[in-house]
Parts: sequence; structure tokens; C-alpha cells
Amino acid sequence: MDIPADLGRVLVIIPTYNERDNIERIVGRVRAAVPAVDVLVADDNSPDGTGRIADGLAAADDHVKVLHRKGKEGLGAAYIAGFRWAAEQGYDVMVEMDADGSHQPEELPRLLTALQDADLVLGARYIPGGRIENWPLSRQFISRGGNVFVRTMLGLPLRDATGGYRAFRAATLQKIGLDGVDSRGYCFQIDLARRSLKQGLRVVEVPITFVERVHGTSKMSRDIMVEAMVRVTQWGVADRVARLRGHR
Ligand SMILES: Nc1nc2c(ncn2[C@@H]2O[C@H](COP(=O)(O)OP(=O)(O)OP(=O)(O)O)[C@@H](O)[C@H]2O)c(=O)[nH]1
Ligand SMILES: [Mg+2]
Repeated sequence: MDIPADLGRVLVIIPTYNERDNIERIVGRVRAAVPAVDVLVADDNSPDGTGRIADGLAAADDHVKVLHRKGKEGLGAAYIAGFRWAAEQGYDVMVEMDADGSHQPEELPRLLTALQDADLVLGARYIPGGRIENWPLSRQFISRGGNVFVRTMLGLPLRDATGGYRAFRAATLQKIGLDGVDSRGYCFQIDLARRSLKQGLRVVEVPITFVERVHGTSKMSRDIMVEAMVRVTQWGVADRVARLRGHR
């Protein structure tokens, strides 16, 4: 598929940490699914040599770029660096995508089409048509429970605020401002969705099929989950206090 003409230049940002067995396949799938997009691999100096493999891909294909970062600083920091790079280069749309195949490049056209009438599109697992393949029930329970917690705490009209397959207009990122965003793991995703809604931007969810990784290891950790719970609670309390003050 081509990129819808009115969207302009699209950059797919893929953050990587030790994704040696995934990086070539995912970049190839993106380029095949939507040949007009560019890809930026944002690598945190992976000890397994992912950055070097990405350099090889970039040497062979003008549409592929690599951002080498000095060390592991978390997914949020890698995305912010990627967003800044994209803005400097004049891209109009920035897409978030994992390297491990959980986010299927073949579904990217659906996200881009929806972005024609939105400021931010979220690939969503927990709406009609959305699915998860090969996740144990325990993991689904945590992820679904996390989303219920977020919805209750923050009152966001979203079914999947923690997912990481997304398309932003450059103007959206500019409006929400990235300076105050310092979340690292999942709460980075929640934070960006919440900021977009606060700005009155149009946030639309489209169904995706999320596929559990086959190669490599997960970087999910207890710290990342705890960070998300603490942050969401802080934001929820701050919102309520602000509302109470407003009513006084
Ligand atoms: N640059 C960078 N990328 C990271 C970092 N942590 C995770 N990633 C990448 O972010 C993407 C998502 O990480 P995953 O480990 O798959 O985490 P997840 O998808 O939440 O967890 P699983 O479902 O268990 O795979 C992958 O492409 C990782 O390589 C990091 O600190 N720096
Ligand atoms: Mg993953």
C-alpha cells in the first residue's frame, strides 16, 4: 500500500535492545508492507550487536536509518530521542513499533488510514476485532487489569492505553510537548495518550492482532509495572485534586 497522500512523510521508529534475531525480519516486513515509509532503529548499544546489524540494513537501503544511543535507558527515552530526530528531519507522521513481531507491519495501513481523521491512532487489543496470539492467560490478566486500572484512575475513554503500536502526527507530539515526559516503560504510552486527550486531540483506537514474540527475550520487568502503577496513581490523584479545586 501507499501512504495516504495527505499524511506526508512517515517514519516507523523501532526501539531495540538485544533484538539480534528479530531486527532484520521486522525491518523487511515494514518495508514490504508499506514501501514508502522510512524506518529508524533506535538502539541502546545492544550488547548482542543489534546496532551493527541495523547499520548493515541501513547501508543496503536508503529508507533505513539507525540512531545509536549510548546505553540502555528504557523504551520511553529511546522513543523520545527518535521523535526528536524525526521532527528535525521533517517527518509528518511518527509510528511506534516493537522489534519483536508483536506489532504486525501488515496492519500498518490500517493505522495510517485511521490517522487521516485523527491526531493519534492507537493499535488496540481490547476492542472488537482486536486479538492476542500466544499470551498465557496470566499475562492477559495483568494487561487487561492494568487497562481497567488506568481507565478507572484516569477516566480515559480508551480500551487499550498501554499498547505500543501507534501512529502520531508530528503536530500531535509538538502540541503535547515531550520535555516533561520521563516515564520509561508502559506508563510512557499511557502518558502520551493522556496528554493527547488533555489537549483535546482526536485519539482513535483501531483493532490489531498482537502476536507474542518468538525470538529473543522480553524486557518487561516488575520495575516497569510498579513504575506504571505509581505514576498512574499519582496522575489520578493530581487530576482529582485539580478538579476539586476547580469546583470550589
Ligand atoms: N532502545 C531501547 N529499546 C528497548 C528498551 N527496552 C525495550 N526495548 C524495545 O522495546 C520493544 C518492546 O520491548 P519488549 O521486551 O518486547 O517488551 P514488551 O513487548 O512490553 O514485552 P513482551 O510482550 O514480553 O515482549 C522491543 O523492540 C525492545 O527491544 C530499551 O531500554 N531501549
Ligand atoms: Mg514485546
